[in-house]
Amino acid sequence: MLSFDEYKSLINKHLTDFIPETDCKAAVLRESMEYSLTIGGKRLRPVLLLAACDFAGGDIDQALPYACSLEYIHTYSLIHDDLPAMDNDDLRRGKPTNHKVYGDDIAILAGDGLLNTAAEVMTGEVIKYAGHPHLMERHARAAHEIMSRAGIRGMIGGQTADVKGEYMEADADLVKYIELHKTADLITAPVRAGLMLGGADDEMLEAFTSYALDTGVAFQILDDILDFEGDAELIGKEVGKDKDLGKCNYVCVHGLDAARAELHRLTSDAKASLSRYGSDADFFIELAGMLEIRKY
Ligand code: GRG
Repeated sequence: MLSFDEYKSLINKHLTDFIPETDCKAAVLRESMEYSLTIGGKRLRPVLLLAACDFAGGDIDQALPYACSLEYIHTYSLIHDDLPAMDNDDLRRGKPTNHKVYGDDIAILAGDGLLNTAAEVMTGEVIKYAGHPHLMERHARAAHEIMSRAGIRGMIGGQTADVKGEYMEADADLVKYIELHKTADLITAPVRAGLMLGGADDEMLEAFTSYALDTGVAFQILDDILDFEGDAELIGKEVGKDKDLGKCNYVCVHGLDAARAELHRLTSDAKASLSRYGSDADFFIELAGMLEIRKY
């Protein structure tokens, strides 16, 4: 296994390699896609994919196109989330949001372009293994895992509940649905897809799914806490928006103290899910610990 920063360097080095050539008439589209991809980001999701593949004994070179595709999907969701029709944000990753630089029309298309590119890249990878049914099945399962958790029963469903939740009564069930689907699904997808590419068995998939779902929900709860009391400079975007918009989230339903307690409980549960792997799972245990105390 490599360190988080080593996996992250690999992602940053190859992130735009898989985007197909674009005609010069669509040059601004590619520029806008690359702008949002390269202005920063923790790369948590693609790192998780490479690390999970490595953990299961797979080849991370084969996993790289999936890891980059996952970051394309995540970046598209941020571009669309920042649009005036959604959260209307001016800053993301410490830089002007995509629509502030390229306009709403190109920002919408850049998001569409990133999502479509992810599907194109992953299905292209599946086709490469057509002569090897066993490997092809692993790749097809990984691609399906990513697209379905990013889809209408996953991230897009969660975002819908979030957008509409602004105007609803605060409700614990709704908050749980939003955390699980808007956020935890896109953290679970890379873990499961990476394991699938590496040929993990069902027992490993199950243990890591619990780990990823708990880590993903914890990630969103800390995001809500940081929106309440975090440092805008460090986070790279405006804070306090959830409260202003009357958003339905863990902090507004349960309060700050309960949110901190739940963050800690979920992080402990996530670590416990991997206890059977002992020190072999240190990468994931340490990552959960780092995510619990992140400031951005
Ligand atoms: C528009 C379909 C659609 C979905 C949007 C991801 C998302 C769903 C909305 C973004 C707003 C938000 C706070 C989502 C929760 C997930 C989250 C905390 C995203 C930010 O992820 P980080 O912190 O971002 O990993 P970086 O910039 O580091 O990659």
